[in-house]
Amino acid sequence: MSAGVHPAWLGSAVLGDDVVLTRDPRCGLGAEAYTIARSGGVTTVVAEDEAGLMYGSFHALRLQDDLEAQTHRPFVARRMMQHWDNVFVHPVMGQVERGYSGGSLFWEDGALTDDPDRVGDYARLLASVGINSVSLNNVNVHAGEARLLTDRIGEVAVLAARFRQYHIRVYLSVSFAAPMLVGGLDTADPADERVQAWWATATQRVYAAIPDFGGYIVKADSEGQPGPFAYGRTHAEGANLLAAALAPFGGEVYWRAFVYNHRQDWRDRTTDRARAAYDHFTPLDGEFAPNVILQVKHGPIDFQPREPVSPVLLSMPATRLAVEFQATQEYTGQQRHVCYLPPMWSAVLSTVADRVDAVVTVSNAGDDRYWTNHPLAQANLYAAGRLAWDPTLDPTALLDEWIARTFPPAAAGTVHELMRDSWAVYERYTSPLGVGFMVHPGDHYGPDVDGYEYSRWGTYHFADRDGVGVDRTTATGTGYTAQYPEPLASQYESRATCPDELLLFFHHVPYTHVLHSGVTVIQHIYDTHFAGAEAVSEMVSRWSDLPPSAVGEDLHARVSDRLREQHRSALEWRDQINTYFYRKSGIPDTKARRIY
Ligand code: GCW
Repeated sequence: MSAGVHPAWLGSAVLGDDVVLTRDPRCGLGAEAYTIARSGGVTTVVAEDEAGLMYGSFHALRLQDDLEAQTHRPFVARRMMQHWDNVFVHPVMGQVERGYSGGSLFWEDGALTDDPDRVGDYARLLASVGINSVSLNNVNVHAGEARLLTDRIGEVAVLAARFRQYHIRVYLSVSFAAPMLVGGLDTADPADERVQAWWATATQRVYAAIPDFGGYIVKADSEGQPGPFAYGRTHAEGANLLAAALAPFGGEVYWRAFVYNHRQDWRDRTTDRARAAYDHFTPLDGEFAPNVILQVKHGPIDFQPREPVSPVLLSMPATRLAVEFQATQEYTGQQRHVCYLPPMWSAVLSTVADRVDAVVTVSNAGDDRYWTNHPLAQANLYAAGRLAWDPTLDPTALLDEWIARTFPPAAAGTVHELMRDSWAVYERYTSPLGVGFMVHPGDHYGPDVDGYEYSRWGTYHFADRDGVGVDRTTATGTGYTAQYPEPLASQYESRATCPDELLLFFHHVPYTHVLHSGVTVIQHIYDTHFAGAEAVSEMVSRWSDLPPSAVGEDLHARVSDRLREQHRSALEWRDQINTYFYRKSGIPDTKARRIY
């Protein structure tokens, strides 16, 4: 290939004549890698395979200055975007579970959408940031969606063709009970030969329709989804059943570790949800088939604004692991609040990058004209791909990279200022010091301090008149800290060394406990909540100072509207949290600000 060629995978992004692409199968760079250089106004890209040429071309599109030859290769071969899209509109969860960007890109009211170009654009968007795998449907697989695996596989093949143009393989979430749901069997027991034969045949048919199909995602024995426990089998036996069916075709199973008791009695102080994944899975280390990847949420609970890294990711050396992030902002403002998440993801990756085989992100995209509802939420999608390619990239540099490719220079400074610390700002006005889950039950939006306190979900803060937080120590609490290797186990065990931002995740402390920062817990709560809400009002004025013409009237209005809601919500958070803790503790704010 050479100058002037316009390969299909570039879509409408046309390279100029000043870009020379060379595919050299003997260059030894390896799959997906490329070398790029620019001098004298000419960019050269060399790669061993088509995918490498494609990634190099996308790099060429964002290159501005001369560059000495550089080689880029992905740090993991599996970089996946997962969708929680339903085929049929779910009565509670809607078309997309935890979707805040309109409808699904793939399905509408039970049928495949008729906008394949939009899917092609999405595929190009994902490929341009390095994503090479996508799963198309919700991990909660309902009866209708289970048929994607069987008689509706043709629809998956249509979508696979769109993604294939950009070297992206498709995956399906499947129900562990598929042999019963769509196979007519009376069991899904992994030890039953009829079940094994059913999976083998079903998988064979999938590959007949989609020869480069990637594999299955499975949420089993989790929040009501069926799984191997019903038959007295382990999760390794369950995962290996599907792995055996996929192995002849080179397919893989992403088996989720999100297994916990979701029917807990709040009176039971011995059960700790944070412990669950480790307790279930680490005894199985080494028992999974080679084509099973255990998919682990980055924190032990559930995508809260602040959690420690999941100890499962640090404790299963004989198991292939994927780390799971959530770009869809379920607990981080639902794409109505600005919350740039890569600083959080990058911190996790700095601890686990050398232990994972795959990086998985739950997508925040939908059929919204800006893809992500809040136009600024696109940056999370962008950086999720870029970090999966190279976890050492600096989140702020990635933000600027996205801004430069999205906004005119006149708007760049404003967008940067609005977004750079937006995760920290969000954290300040919501639940304090890592305690999490003070959200409205069900929809998970907005404050409700005791919303989950007496529920079955295992997410408690234990605030009383003296103090707040969950004692997860080994000395006096649930023993969760012992799931960490050293030095983390000791660091989290002791109040003296536990980082402030995670204090209430690991310890129950008096309101008068003095943080490393020098202020008491109660004063920290007041200070951060006033500061967080104040920062949002500054964001509102910063944006309104930007002339609409700098970004276009429509986009400007969309962001203004979302910022107004963020401001309203931040004030509500501030006042509910401050009032709640003032009433519990009776300790006034040293600065005598208004608390109700
Ligand atoms: O965070 C919880 C969500 C569920 C989701 C689940 C999961 C898809 O509230 O909606 O289900 O996590 O990750 O499986």
